[in-house]
Amino acid sequence: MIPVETQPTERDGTTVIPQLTEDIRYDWQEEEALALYNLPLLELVGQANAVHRRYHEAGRLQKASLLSIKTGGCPEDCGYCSQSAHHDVELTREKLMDPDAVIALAAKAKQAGAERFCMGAAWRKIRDGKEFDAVLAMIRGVRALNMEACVTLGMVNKDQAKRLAEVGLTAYNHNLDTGPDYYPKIVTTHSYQDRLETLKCVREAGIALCTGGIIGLGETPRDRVALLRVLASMAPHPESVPVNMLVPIEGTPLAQAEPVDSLDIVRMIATARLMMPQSMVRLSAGRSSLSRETQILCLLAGANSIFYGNVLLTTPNADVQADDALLEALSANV
Ligand code: SAM
Ligand code: DTB
Ligand code: SF4
Repeated sequence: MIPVETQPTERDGTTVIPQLTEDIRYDWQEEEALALYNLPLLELVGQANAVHRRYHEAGRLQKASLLSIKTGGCPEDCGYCSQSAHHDVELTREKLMDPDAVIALAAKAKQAGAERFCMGAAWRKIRDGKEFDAVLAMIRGVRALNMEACVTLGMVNKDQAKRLAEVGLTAYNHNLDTGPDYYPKIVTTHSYQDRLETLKCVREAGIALCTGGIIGLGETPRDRVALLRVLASMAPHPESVPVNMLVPIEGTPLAQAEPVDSLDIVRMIATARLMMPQSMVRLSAGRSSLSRETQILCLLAGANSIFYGNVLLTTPNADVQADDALLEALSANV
Protein backbone atom coordinates (compact mmCIF):
# COMPACT_ATOMS: atom_id res chain seq x y z
CA MET A 1 0.00 0.00 0.00
CA ILE A 2 1.22 3.47 -0.87
CA PRO A 3 1.76 5.43 2.35
CA VAL A 4 -0.35 8.52 2.84
CA GLU A 5 1.35 11.61 4.16
CA THR A 6 -0.30 12.67 7.36
CA GLN A 7 1.09 16.08 8.11
CA PRO A 8 1.66 19.09 5.91
CA THR A 9 5.45 19.13 5.43
CA GLU A 10 7.99 21.62 4.16
CA ARG A 11 9.78 20.46 1.01
CA ASP A 12 12.09 22.75 -0.90
CA GLY A 13 10.43 25.68 0.81
CA THR A 14 6.88 24.72 -0.25
CA THR A 15 4.23 23.26 2.00
CA VAL A 16 3.15 19.83 0.80
CA ILE A 17 -0.46 19.10 1.63
CA PRO A 18 -1.38 15.49 2.44
CA GLN A 19 -2.84 13.83 -0.63
CA LEU A 20 -5.15 10.91 -0.85
CA THR A 21 -3.13 8.31 -2.68
CA GLU A 22 -5.34 5.27 -2.49
CA ASP A 23 -9.10 5.41 -2.21
CA ILE A 24 -10.60 2.30 -0.69
CA ARG A 25 -8.84 1.62 2.56
CA TYR A 26 -9.84 -0.05 5.78
CA ASP A 27 -6.74 0.83 7.78
CA TRP A 28 -7.00 4.56 8.36
CA GLN A 29 -4.87 5.71 11.26
CA GLU A 30 -6.15 8.30 13.69
CA GLU A 31 -3.45 10.85 12.88
CA GLU A 32 -3.95 10.69 9.13
CA ALA A 33 -7.74 10.89 9.48
CA LEU A 34 -7.30 13.91 11.74
CA ALA A 35 -4.87 15.45 9.23
CA LEU A 36 -7.55 15.14 6.53
CA TYR A 37 -10.21 16.62 8.84
CA ASN A 38 -7.92 19.56 9.60
CA LEU A 39 -6.81 20.30 6.01
CA PRO A 40 -7.36 23.84 4.76
CA LEU A 41 -11.11 23.83 4.08
CA LEU A 42 -10.95 24.40 0.33
CA GLU A 43 -8.32 21.70 -0.06
CA LEU A 44 -10.43 19.28 1.99
CA VAL A 45 -13.61 20.00 0.04
CA GLY A 46 -11.70 19.87 -3.26
CA GLN A 47 -10.19 16.47 -2.53
CA ALA A 48 -13.51 15.13 -1.27
CA ASN A 49 -15.32 16.41 -4.33
CA ALA A 50 -12.78 14.74 -6.63
CA VAL A 51 -13.26 11.40 -4.86
CA HIS A 52 -17.02 11.89 -4.86
CA ARG A 53 -17.04 12.39 -8.62
CA ARG A 54 -14.92 9.30 -9.14
CA TYR A 55 -17.45 7.07 -7.41
CA HIS A 56 -20.82 8.80 -7.76
CA GLU A 57 -22.84 10.64 -10.31
CA ALA A 58 -22.16 14.30 -9.53
CA GLY A 59 -25.32 16.25 -8.84
CA ARG A 60 -27.37 13.19 -7.97
CA LEU A 61 -29.12 13.63 -4.63
CA GLN A 62 -31.27 10.91 -3.11
CA LYS A 63 -34.36 11.97 -1.23
CA ALA A 64 -35.24 9.77 1.72
CA SER A 65 -38.40 10.04 3.76
CA LEU A 66 -38.36 9.50 7.52
CA LEU A 67 -41.22 8.40 9.78
CA SER A 68 -41.40 7.71 13.49
CA ILE A 69 -43.45 4.52 13.71
CA LYS A 70 -43.26 4.32 17.53
CA THR A 71 -42.51 7.45 19.49
CA GLY A 72 -41.08 8.09 22.96
CA GLY A 73 -40.88 6.10 26.17
CA CYS A 74 -37.53 4.53 25.30
CA PRO A 75 -35.72 2.84 28.23
CA GLU A 76 -32.28 3.98 26.95
CA ASP A 77 -30.63 7.15 28.26
CA CYS A 78 -29.01 8.61 25.12
CA GLY A 79 -28.23 12.17 26.23
CA TYR A 80 -29.32 13.84 22.99
CA CYS A 81 -32.61 12.08 22.47
CA SER A 82 -36.14 13.45 22.90
CA GLN A 83 -37.51 9.92 23.13
CA SER A 84 -35.66 8.66 26.19
CA ALA A 85 -37.88 8.02 29.20
CA HIS A 86 -34.95 9.21 31.36
CA HIS A 87 -35.38 12.83 30.28
CA ASP A 88 -38.11 15.31 31.02
CA VAL A 89 -39.11 16.26 27.48
CA GLU A 90 -42.47 17.52 26.34
CA LEU A 91 -43.33 14.80 23.86
CA THR A 92 -46.47 12.80 23.20
CA ARG A 93 -45.76 9.10 23.27
CA GLU A 94 -47.28 7.10 20.43
CA LYS A 95 -47.60 3.35 20.26
CA LEU A 96 -46.55 1.40 17.17
CA MET A 97 -48.42 2.58 14.08
CA ASP A 98 -50.68 0.40 12.02
CA PRO A 99 -48.83 -1.06 8.99
CA ASP A 100 -51.51 0.11 6.52
CA ALA A 101 -51.16 3.72 7.72
CA VAL A 102 -47.37 3.50 7.38
CA ILE A 103 -47.56 2.05 3.87
CA ALA A 104 -50.01 4.78 2.82
CA LEU A 105 -47.51 7.42 4.01
CA ALA A 106 -44.72 5.66 2.12
CA ALA A 107 -46.80 5.80 -1.07
CA LYS A 108 -47.32 9.54 -0.52
CA ALA A 109 -43.59 10.04 0.05
CA LYS A 110 -42.86 8.17 -3.17
CA GLN A 111 -45.21 10.48 -5.06
CA ALA A 112 -43.35 13.43 -3.58
CA GLY A 113 -40.09 12.04 -4.98
CA ALA A 114 -38.64 9.92 -2.16
CA GLU A 115 -36.74 6.82 -3.22
CA ARG A 116 -36.07 5.51 0.26
CA PHE A 117 -38.45 5.15 3.19
CA CYS A 118 -36.92 5.07 6.68
CA MET A 119 -38.88 4.01 9.75
CA GLY A 120 -37.70 4.62 13.31
CA ALA A 121 -38.93 3.10 16.57
CA ALA A 122 -37.96 4.23 20.07
CA TRP A 123 -37.01 0.79 21.31
CA ARG A 124 -33.95 -0.54 23.10
CA LYS A 125 -34.29 -3.72 21.04
CA ILE A 126 -36.81 -5.58 18.93
CA ARG A 127 -38.99 -8.02 20.79
CA ASP A 128 -40.38 -10.97 18.89
CA GLY A 129 -44.14 -11.13 18.60
CA LYS A 130 -46.98 -8.95 17.35
CA GLU A 131 -44.95 -5.75 17.07
CA PHE A 132 -42.11 -7.35 15.14
CA ASP A 133 -44.64 -8.95 12.80
CA ALA A 134 -46.20 -5.54 12.20
CA VAL A 135 -42.79 -4.08 11.31
CA LEU A 136 -42.21 -6.96 8.88
CA ALA A 137 -45.55 -6.11 7.24
CA MET A 138 -44.45 -2.45 6.93
CA ILE A 139 -41.21 -3.48 5.24
CA ARG A 140 -43.02 -5.79 2.81
CA GLY A 141 -45.41 -2.97 1.95
CA VAL A 142 -42.67 -0.41 1.35
CA ARG A 143 -40.69 -2.84 -0.81
CA ALA A 144 -43.85 -3.61 -2.82
CA LEU A 145 -43.91 0.10 -3.71
CA ASN A 146 -40.47 -0.36 -5.21
CA MET A 147 -38.88 1.87 -2.63
CA GLU A 148 -35.78 1.17 -0.58
CA ALA A 149 -36.78 0.32 2.99
CA CYS A 150 -34.66 1.17 6.03
CA VAL A 151 -35.61 0.63 9.67
CA THR A 152 -34.03 1.57 12.98
CA LEU A 153 -35.44 -0.44 15.86
CA GLY A 154 -32.61 -0.68 18.39
CA MET A 155 -30.64 -3.86 18.98
CA VAL A 156 -31.30 -6.98 16.90
CA ASN A 157 -30.04 -10.55 17.19
CA LYS A 158 -29.01 -12.89 14.36
CA ASP A 159 -32.39 -14.55 14.00
CA GLN A 160 -34.24 -11.22 13.89
CA ALA A 161 -31.80 -9.85 11.31
CA LYS A 162 -32.45 -12.93 9.20
CA ARG A 163 -36.21 -12.35 9.38
CA LEU A 164 -35.74 -8.72 8.36
CA ALA A 165 -33.63 -9.82 5.41
CA GLU A 166 -36.25 -12.36 4.35
CA VAL A 167 -38.90 -9.67 3.87
CA GLY A 168 -36.50 -7.67 1.71
CA LEU A 169 -35.24 -4.97 4.08
CA THR A 170 -32.75 -2.81 2.17
CA ALA A 171 -30.83 -1.34 5.11
CA TYR A 172 -30.75 -1.25 8.90
CA ASN A 173 -29.89 2.03 10.61
CA HIS A 174 -27.95 1.79 13.86
CA ASN A 175 -25.69 4.74 14.57
CA LEU A 176 -22.46 4.59 16.52
CA ASP A 177 -23.03 8.29 17.19
CA THR A 178 -19.46 9.25 18.23
CA GLY A 179 -16.01 7.83 18.94
CA PRO A 180 -15.74 4.84 21.28
CA ASP A 181 -14.02 6.80 24.08
CA TYR A 182 -16.65 9.53 24.18
CA TYR A 183 -19.70 7.26 23.78
CA PRO A 184 -20.04 6.36 27.51
CA LYS A 185 -20.32 10.09 28.31
CA ILE A 186 -23.48 10.21 26.18
CA VAL A 187 -25.12 6.81 26.78
CA THR A 188 -24.80 4.48 29.76
CA THR A 189 -27.62 1.95 29.24
CA HIS A 190 -25.87 0.16 26.39
CA SER A 191 -22.29 -0.02 25.21
CA TYR A 192 -20.41 0.67 22.00
CA GLN A 193 -19.80 -3.06 21.82
CA ASP A 194 -23.58 -3.70 21.92
CA ARG A 195 -23.95 -1.39 18.91
CA LEU A 196 -21.14 -3.16 17.04
CA GLU A 197 -22.71 -6.55 17.72
CA THR A 198 -26.03 -5.49 16.23
CA LEU A 199 -24.22 -4.16 13.16
CA LYS A 200 -22.47 -7.52 12.81
CA CYS A 201 -25.77 -9.45 12.94
CA VAL A 202 -27.27 -7.10 10.35
CA ARG A 203 -24.36 -7.44 7.97
CA GLU A 204 -24.16 -11.21 8.34
CA ALA A 205 -27.83 -11.40 7.36
CA GLY A 206 -26.97 -9.63 4.10
CA ILE A 207 -28.68 -6.33 4.93
CA ALA A 208 -26.94 -3.06 4.02
CA LEU A 209 -25.58 -1.07 6.97
CA CYS A 210 -26.69 2.47 7.61
CA THR A 211 -24.51 3.73 10.44
CA GLY A 212 -23.07 7.10 11.26
CA GLY A 213 -23.14 9.68 13.98
CA ILE A 214 -23.87 13.08 15.41
CA ILE A 215 -21.66 16.12 15.80
CA GLY A 216 -22.29 18.65 18.55
CA LEU A 217 -22.37 16.32 21.55
CA GLY A 218 -19.38 18.12 23.10
CA GLU A 219 -16.91 15.80 21.38
CA THR A 220 -13.52 16.80 20.01
CA PRO A 221 -12.40 16.52 16.37
CA ARG A 222 -10.42 13.47 17.53
CA ASP A 223 -13.66 11.80 18.69
CA ARG A 224 -15.24 12.61 15.33
CA VAL A 225 -12.45 11.00 13.34
CA ALA A 226 -12.36 8.10 15.81
CA LEU A 227 -15.98 7.40 14.80
CA LEU A 228 -15.07 7.65 11.10
CA ARG A 229 -12.16 5.26 11.68
CA VAL A 230 -14.42 2.65 13.26
CA LEU A 231 -16.84 2.94 10.32
CA ALA A 232 -14.06 2.85 7.73
CA SER A 233 -12.48 -0.21 9.32
CA MET A 234 -15.54 -2.25 8.37
CA ALA A 235 -14.98 -4.25 5.20
CA PRO A 236 -16.86 -3.45 3.08
CA HIS A 237 -17.53 0.05 4.34
CA PRO A 238 -21.09 0.73 5.55
CA GLU A 239 -23.25 1.30 2.48
CA SER A 240 -24.79 4.36 4.12
CA VAL A 241 -23.33 6.87 6.57
CA PRO A 242 -25.68 9.45 8.10
CA VAL A 243 -24.04 12.57 9.47
CA ASN A 244 -26.32 14.34 11.95
CA MET A 245 -25.83 17.66 13.70
CA LEU A 246 -27.30 17.74 17.19
CA VAL A 247 -30.83 19.11 17.32
CA PRO A 248 -30.78 20.41 20.92
CA ILE A 249 -33.86 19.33 22.84
CA GLU A 250 -35.18 21.08 25.95
CA GLY A 251 -35.17 18.66 28.86
CA THR A 252 -32.28 16.50 27.62
CA PRO A 253 -28.79 16.63 29.19
CA LEU A 254 -27.50 18.09 25.91
CA ALA A 255 -30.08 20.87 25.64
CA GLN A 256 -27.41 23.51 26.36
CA ALA A 257 -24.57 21.93 24.40
CA GLU A 258 -22.28 24.42 22.68
CA PRO A 259 -23.52 24.76 19.08
CA VAL A 260 -20.98 23.58 16.50
CA ASP A 261 -19.60 25.79 13.77
CA SER A 262 -21.66 24.93 10.70
CA LEU A 263 -18.44 24.38 8.74
CA ASP A 264 -17.64 21.46 11.06
CA ILE A 265 -20.36 19.43 9.36
CA VAL A 266 -18.76 20.23 6.01
CA ARG A 267 -15.42 18.93 7.38
CA MET A 268 -17.10 15.83 8.80
CA ILE A 269 -18.85 15.02 5.53
CA ALA A 270 -15.73 15.64 3.45
CA THR A 271 -13.63 13.42 5.71
CA ALA A 272 -16.28 10.70 5.61
CA ARG A 273 -16.31 10.94 1.81
CA LEU A 274 -12.52 10.65 1.61
CA MET A 275 -12.36 7.70 3.99
CA MET A 276 -15.41 5.88 2.54
CA PRO A 277 -15.53 6.80 -1.15
CA GLN A 278 -18.33 4.44 -2.18
CA SER A 279 -20.77 4.95 0.68
CA MET A 280 -23.87 7.08 0.52
CA VAL A 281 -23.20 9.99 2.87
CA ARG A 282 -26.43 11.37 4.26
CA LEU A 283 -26.73 14.97 5.39
CA SER A 284 -29.28 14.17 8.09
CA ALA A 285 -30.54 15.97 11.23
CA GLY A 286 -29.63 19.62 11.69
CA ARG A 287 -30.26 20.89 8.16
CA SER A 288 -32.90 23.35 9.32
CA SER A 289 -30.18 25.36 11.04
CA LEU A 290 -27.90 25.39 8.00
CA SER A 291 -28.02 28.07 5.33
CA ARG A 292 -28.73 27.07 1.76
CA GLU A 293 -25.09 27.78 0.95
CA THR A 294 -23.71 25.62 3.77
CA GLN A 295 -25.93 22.77 2.61
CA ILE A 296 -24.56 23.20 -0.90
CA LEU A 297 -21.03 23.04 0.52
CA CYS A 298 -22.01 19.75 2.20
CA LEU A 299 -23.16 18.41 -1.17
CA LEU A 300 -19.91 19.54 -2.79
CA ALA A 301 -18.02 17.82 0.02
CA GLY A 302 -19.67 14.51 -0.82
CA ALA A 303 -23.11 14.30 0.78
CA ASN A 304 -25.54 12.66 -1.63
CA SER A 305 -28.74 12.19 0.30
CA ILE A 306 -31.12 14.25 2.43
CA PHE A 307 -34.28 13.62 4.43
CA TYR A 308 -37.11 15.25 2.54
CA GLY A 309 -40.21 16.09 4.58
CA ASN A 310 -41.22 18.64 7.19
CA VAL A 311 -40.37 16.51 10.23
CA LEU A 312 -37.57 14.15 11.17
CA LEU A 313 -38.62 11.78 13.96
CA THR A 314 -39.76 14.26 16.61
CA THR A 315 -38.20 17.56 15.49
CA PRO A 316 -38.70 19.86 12.51
CA ASN A 317 -36.67 19.23 9.38
CA ALA A 318 -35.83 21.81 6.74
CA ASP A 319 -39.26 22.36 5.25
CA VAL A 320 -40.27 20.94 1.92
CA GLN A 321 -40.73 24.36 0.31
CA ALA A 322 -37.20 25.38 1.28
CA ASP A 323 -35.89 22.06 -0.05
CA ASP A 324 -37.73 22.48 -3.33
CA ALA A 325 -36.11 25.91 -3.63
CA LEU A 326 -32.72 24.39 -2.79
CA LEU A 327 -33.12 21.71 -5.47
CA GLU A 328 -34.25 24.36 -7.93
CA ALA A 329 -31.16 26.45 -7.10
CA LEU A 330 -28.99 23.41 -7.77
CA SER A 331 -30.46 22.79 -11.21
CA ALA A 332 -29.11 24.23 -14.44
CA ASN A 333 -29.60 27.98 -14.78
CA VAL A 334 -31.73 27.95 -17.92
N1 SAM B 1 -33.80 3.57 19.08
C1 SAM B 1 -33.12 3.37 17.90
C2 SAM B 1 -31.63 3.60 18.02
O1 SAM B 1 -31.22 4.32 18.91
O2 SAM B 1 -30.90 3.06 17.22
C3 SAM B 1 -33.65 4.18 16.73
C4 SAM B 1 -34.09 5.61 16.89
S1 SAM B 1 -32.82 6.81 17.26
C5 SAM B 1 -33.80 8.25 17.51
C6 SAM B 1 -31.95 7.06 15.71
C7 SAM B 1 -30.77 8.01 15.68
O3 SAM B 1 -31.21 9.35 15.61
C8 SAM B 1 -29.83 8.02 16.86
O4 SAM B 1 -28.92 6.98 16.82
C9 SAM B 1 -29.12 9.35 16.70
O5 SAM B 1 -27.95 9.20 15.94
C10 SAM B 1 -30.14 10.21 15.95
N2 SAM B 1 -30.68 11.29 16.81
C11 SAM B 1 -31.56 11.13 17.83
N3 SAM B 1 -31.83 12.30 18.43
C12 SAM B 1 -31.10 13.24 17.79
C13 SAM B 1 -30.92 14.64 17.96
N4 SAM B 1 -31.56 15.31 18.92
N5 SAM B 1 -30.10 15.29 17.11
C14 SAM B 1 -29.46 14.62 16.13
N6 SAM B 1 -29.57 13.30 15.93
C15 SAM B 1 -30.37 12.59 16.75
C1 DTB C 1 -30.24 9.23 11.45
O1 DTB C 1 -29.01 9.10 11.45
N1 DTB C 1 -30.89 10.37 11.62
C2 DTB C 1 -32.31 10.17 11.63
C3 DTB C 1 -32.43 8.68 11.26
N2 DTB C 1 -31.09 8.24 11.28
C4 DTB C 1 -33.31 7.79 12.01
C5 DTB C 1 -32.93 10.57 12.93
C6 DTB C 1 -32.71 12.02 13.26
C7 DTB C 1 -33.46 12.34 14.51
C8 DTB C 1 -33.42 13.79 14.85
C9 DTB C 1 -34.11 14.11 16.10
C10 DTB C 1 -35.59 13.88 16.11
O2 DTB C 1 -36.31 14.27 15.15
O3 DTB C 1 -36.08 13.33 17.11
FE1 SF4 D 1 -33.92 5.23 22.56
FE2 SF4 D 1 -32.76 5.38 20.18
FE3 SF4 D 1 -33.43 7.63 21.53
FE4 SF4 D 1 -31.41 6.11 22.41
S1 SF4 D 1 -31.50 7.22 20.44
S2 SF4 D 1 -33.08 7.00 23.66
S3 SF4 D 1 -32.12 4.08 21.89
S4 SF4 D 1 -34.83 6.10 20.72
